[in-house]
Amino acid sequence: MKLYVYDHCPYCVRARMIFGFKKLSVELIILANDDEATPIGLVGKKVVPILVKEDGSAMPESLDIVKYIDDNFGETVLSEQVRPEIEAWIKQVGEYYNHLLSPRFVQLDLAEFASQSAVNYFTKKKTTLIGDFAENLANSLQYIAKINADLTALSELIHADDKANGAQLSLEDIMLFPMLRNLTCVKGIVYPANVERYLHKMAELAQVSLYLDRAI
Ligand SMILES: N[C@@H](CCC(=O)N[C@@H](CS)C(=O)NCC(=O)O)C(=O)O
Repeated sequence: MKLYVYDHCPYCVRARMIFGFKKLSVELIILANDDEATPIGLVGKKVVPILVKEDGSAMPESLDIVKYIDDNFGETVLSEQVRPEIEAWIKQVGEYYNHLLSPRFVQLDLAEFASQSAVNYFTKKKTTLIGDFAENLANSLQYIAKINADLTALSELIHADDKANGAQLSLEDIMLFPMLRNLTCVKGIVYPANVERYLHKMAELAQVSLYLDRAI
């Protein structure tokens, strides 16, 4: 199987996680961010992740990919339950964290941004959503204060290092870890001890590396 992704894409991290959890191999293909032809050719729109199955058919939508892999390869590992508090946390942080992330992604030497045209494509698209990248970088401290407070609140909801709900791997982990992983590209974020342990344990189980060593 092949999985088309961008390294920074949180939905792609969701799809990568299920392969890591189940120790299944997959060929990871990192598309250039400005490559429109490949995804449109596969699924009719410019989107990742895309799974190309063994029969050659292509499937978009991160949670559909996660479910397909969990249901069809070995014992299922995920519970579908998501606590409303976790859903609320994801929604709240999702409303502002791209102000921290988008301007940093283009500075991390990621494969999807190897060309200047890919950087320009992303910058143009995301600037319309969050405003000027340099201004957002200059305003980092205000967003870092917000995320530090939200991480303190999250720490109450993480009940084990290897499963947020304390009972079983679940869609909570599939949705939460990609957000926390992407935040590791931001210097100055303070992770409560249990959130930090969760982050590292999930990275190991999911086989998805963090950005801590190149945080900006
Ligand atoms: N609902 C989709 C959302 C996927 C999505 O929004 N992917 C983004 C990348 S993070 C994308 O491909 N955007 C188009 C673009 O970058 O031009 C899923 O869960 O897979």
